[in-house]
Amino acid sequence: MKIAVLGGDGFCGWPAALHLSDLGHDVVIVDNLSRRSIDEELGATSLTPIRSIEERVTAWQEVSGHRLGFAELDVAQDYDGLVALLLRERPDAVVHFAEQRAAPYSMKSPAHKRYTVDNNTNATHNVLCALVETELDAHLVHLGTMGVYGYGTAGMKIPEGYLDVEVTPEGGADGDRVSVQMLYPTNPGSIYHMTKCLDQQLFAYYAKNDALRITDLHQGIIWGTHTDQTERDERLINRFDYDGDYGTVLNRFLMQAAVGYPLTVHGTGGQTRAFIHIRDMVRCVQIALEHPPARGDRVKIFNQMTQTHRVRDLAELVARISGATVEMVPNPRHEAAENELHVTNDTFLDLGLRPTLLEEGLLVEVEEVARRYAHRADLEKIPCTSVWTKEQQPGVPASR
Ligand code: NAD
Ligand code: USQ
Repeated sequence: MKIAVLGGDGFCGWPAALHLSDLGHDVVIVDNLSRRSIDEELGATSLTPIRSIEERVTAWQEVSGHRLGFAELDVAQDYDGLVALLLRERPDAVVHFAEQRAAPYSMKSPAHKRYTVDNNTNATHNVLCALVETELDAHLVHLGTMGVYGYGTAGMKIPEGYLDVEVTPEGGADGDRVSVQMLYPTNPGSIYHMTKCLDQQLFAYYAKNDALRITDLHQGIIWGTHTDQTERDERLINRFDYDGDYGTVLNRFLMQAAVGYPLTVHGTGGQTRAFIHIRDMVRCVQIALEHPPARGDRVKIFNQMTQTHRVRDLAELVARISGATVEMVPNPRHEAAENELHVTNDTFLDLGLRPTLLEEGLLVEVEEVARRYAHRADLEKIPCTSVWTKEQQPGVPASR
C-alpha cells in the first residue's frame, strides 16, 4: 500500500511509519514539526536524543533499504498543500496522528486552548474535506483516545464506540421495545480530549454523507519507547517525553525512578486508566489498515488498549522494582479522584494482537531507556504546573 502518515515525526507516528515501511509499504511522512517547536516553547526536550527528521529518514534508508518520503506541511493551515500532496502521492490509506495531544498543554492558557481546538479540529476536517475533493477513496485511520468516553461508567464495560439503547417507539406499548445504536456519549476531561470528541462527529458525518472509509482508534495511554525498528540504530530512536505537559504517567514514573525524583501521584492516585505498549500500538495500526470498512459503512471504532491500571498501583509497582519513593502531590487536574474502568477490546484480540503486559516490559524500560538517558533530564521540568481551574494547585512534591 501507499500510506501517508500525518504526524509521522511524533512519538507514535515515527515508530508507526517505520513499522509500516518495514512491512514493505510505501510510506510518506507528513508533519509540520510543531512538536519540535513546542519543545522549544516549553524549554523541554525528549529524554532520548532524537535526530532531525532528515537524519531519521536517511538513517532508515541506510539501515533497512526502504525509502521514506517526507513532506513538511501544516495539515490544519495549508489545505491547498494537503490536496496537492494527496493528488501527487495518491495514498491507499492515510494514518492521522497530526494533532496537539497533551491535555496539560491544552489547559495552560486561553492561547493554548484555542491553538489546540484550531489545530486539531482543522487538521481533521481538512483531511476529510480533501479526501472528498480528491475522490481518492483512501482509508482514513485516525488515532483517537479512550478519553472520549470519560472514565466513570457506573461499573459498565465500555463498548467499542457504539452504545446499544432500547427505546419504545412513539405510540408503542411498553413491550414494543426496539434497539438502536448510537455513538457512546462523550465526556471529555480536558480541552485536548474535547477535540477528539469533535473529531468523532466529523467522522460520523463524512462516513454518512460522503461514504468515506474511516477507522477511529480509541487509544489508551502509551507506555514504552522502543519498537523493533527504532532499536536498530540510535539515529532512529523514538522520543520519550517526561516533562509536566507532555510526559504521560507511566513513562514519567519510570524516568522519575531513574533520576531519584519522587513518583508524583496526583491526589489519591485513584484514577484508573487504559494503557497500551508502543509495540502493540504499531501492530494495531497495521491490523486496522488490513481491515478497512467498506464504502457506506459507519465509522469503525476499536478500543486500542490492553490493560487498565490505577495510578497509585502503577506508582507502587515502579517503586517496588526500582526502589523509588512515592509522593502524593496536589492534583492539578479537575478529574474524579477515584474511578473504576472496564473496557471491551475484543476486536484487536480477535484479529491476532498479543499484548505486551506491564509485568514483562517495565524493567526493560527502566534499565534500557530511563536509566541510560537519565543524565539528559532537567528536573525543573518534571512538575505538572498546568492547572485545570483556578481552584487547582500545581503538582509539585512538598519534598522539593
Ligand atoms: P506527538 O505530539 O508526539 O506527535 C504528533 C505529531 O503531529 C507531531 O510530530 C507534530 O509535529 C505533528 N502535528 C501536529 N499538528 C500538526 C499539523 N497541524 N500538521 C502537521 N503535523 C502536525 O503525539 P503522539 O503521542 O505521537 O500522538 C499521536 C496521536 O495519537 C495524537 O492524535 C494523540 O491524540 C493520539 N494518542 C496518543 C497517546 C499517547 O499516549 N501518546 C495516547 C492516545 C492517543
Ligand atoms: N498523573 C499522575 N501523575 C503524573 C502525571 C499524571 O498522577 O505525574 C495522572 C493524571 O492526573 C491522570 C492520569 O495520571 O489521572 C493520566 O495522565 P496522563 O498524562 O498519563 O494521560 P492523559 O492526560 O489522559 O493523556 C494521555 C495522552 C493523550 C491520550 C490519553 C489517552 O497524552 O494523547 O489521548 O493519554 S487516555 O488517557 O486513555 O484518554
